[in-house]
Amino acid sequence: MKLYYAAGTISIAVAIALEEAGLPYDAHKLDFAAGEQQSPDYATINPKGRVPALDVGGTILTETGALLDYIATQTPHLMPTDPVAAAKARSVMYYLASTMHVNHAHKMRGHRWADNESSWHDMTAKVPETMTASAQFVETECLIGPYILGDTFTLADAYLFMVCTWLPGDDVDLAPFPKIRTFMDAMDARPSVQAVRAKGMLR
Ligand SMILES: N[C@@H](CCC(=O)N[C@@H](CS)C(=O)NCC(=O)O)C(=O)O
Repeated sequence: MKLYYAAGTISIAVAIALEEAGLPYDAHKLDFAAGEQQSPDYATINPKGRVPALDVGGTILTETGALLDYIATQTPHLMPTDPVAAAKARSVMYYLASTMHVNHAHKMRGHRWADNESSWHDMTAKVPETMTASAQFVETECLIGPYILGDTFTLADAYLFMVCTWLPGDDVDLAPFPKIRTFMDAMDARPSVQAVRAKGMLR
């Protein structure tokens, strides 16, 4: 497998998942500063111009949640088999994809939604508020603690971890969120997270 990634982005949730699964992978780093994700070469990999993309034997898969689900099919015990627990884990993943990641993207990617630069500034200024609201939702609704489903780690935790690494940079004060802080400490202690950190994949 080959993972297309950029450091500190949501693509690192997939790297953490591959480490958790013990699956070997090649990692191809994209230079976001140079806009490599928008290059014609990368468009042949992922026409959306985003990371992650995962090459699985010549087929390219995209969308973080789909990649995590794919990896879970390759190794037992990384997603729950109980249907209700699995749906709970996935509901967090869908929330992250549809809402919290999108809130975060308003900080730097306002040009996706508006043409006037003043609108971009407005969107950037709103991010601490929307990300604090998302953190509050994660704290009260998503974490049993220390992980999403309690004591059992699932790949949804890798997804949540990466999104929560963005909170300090989005000016979210973590003091009111003890469950998130405990979750982040538990994730930091995992060999998978230590491995991606050692590879320079986290910022
Ligand atoms: N829904 C996609 C979102 C992927 C995404 O937006 N990734 C960001 C990095 S966190 C990206 O590649 N941004 C590049 C850009 O906007 O140019 C997923 O979860 O895989």
